[in-house]
Formats: sequence, C-alpha cells, structure tokens
Amino acid sequence: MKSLIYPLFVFLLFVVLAKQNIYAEDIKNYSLTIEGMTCSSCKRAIEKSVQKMPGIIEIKVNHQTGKGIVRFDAKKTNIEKIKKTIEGLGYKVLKYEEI
Ligand SMILES: [Cu+2]
Repeated sequence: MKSLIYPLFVFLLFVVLAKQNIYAEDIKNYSLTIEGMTCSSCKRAIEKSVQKMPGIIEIKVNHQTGKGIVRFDAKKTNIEKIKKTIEGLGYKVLKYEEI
C-alpha cells in the first residue's frame, strides 16, 4: 500500500500542473480604445458590467484617455462579447488588440 502513495502523488501533481498549463494558454489580454467615457462614473459602469461577465479576470479602463485593458479566460468568453457589453452601456469600442 505504501508503495502506491508516491506514484499516485506524482501522477496527481502531473495532472495539476498540466491543467494549470492549459489554463494559462487560455488567458488573453486585450487593449481597448473606448469612445464616450466622460467621467469616473462611466469608468465604473464599464468596469462593473464587464467584471460581472463569466470568464473575466480583470478589466481596467481610464476615462481620461479612453484606453483600457481586459484580461479574460478565452474558454469562457471572447472579445466580441466584451465589446457588446460595453456598447450595450452606450459607449463605442473603437479598437481592440491582443497584447
Ligand atoms: Cu460619465
């Protein structure tokens, strides 16, 4: 019985590491250029709505520059869905680019 513990441990460690690796490959970062933000309420509205979407890890936007960065799990969402959410609030996504 004792001789089984070590191989089992190695196997489980391998499974965990393999899963993390796959996970890391699915994480995408995009830069955003958004038109229409005029104040910090606009910034908060966008960040709050996008953050609620499944698969979003982080979103940060700047209402002064109109720029933003979003980080998400590509298995759960995509940039088009994020764009739709932002545009559903009344802003326009002029440009997005994977970084
Ligand atoms: Cu505003």
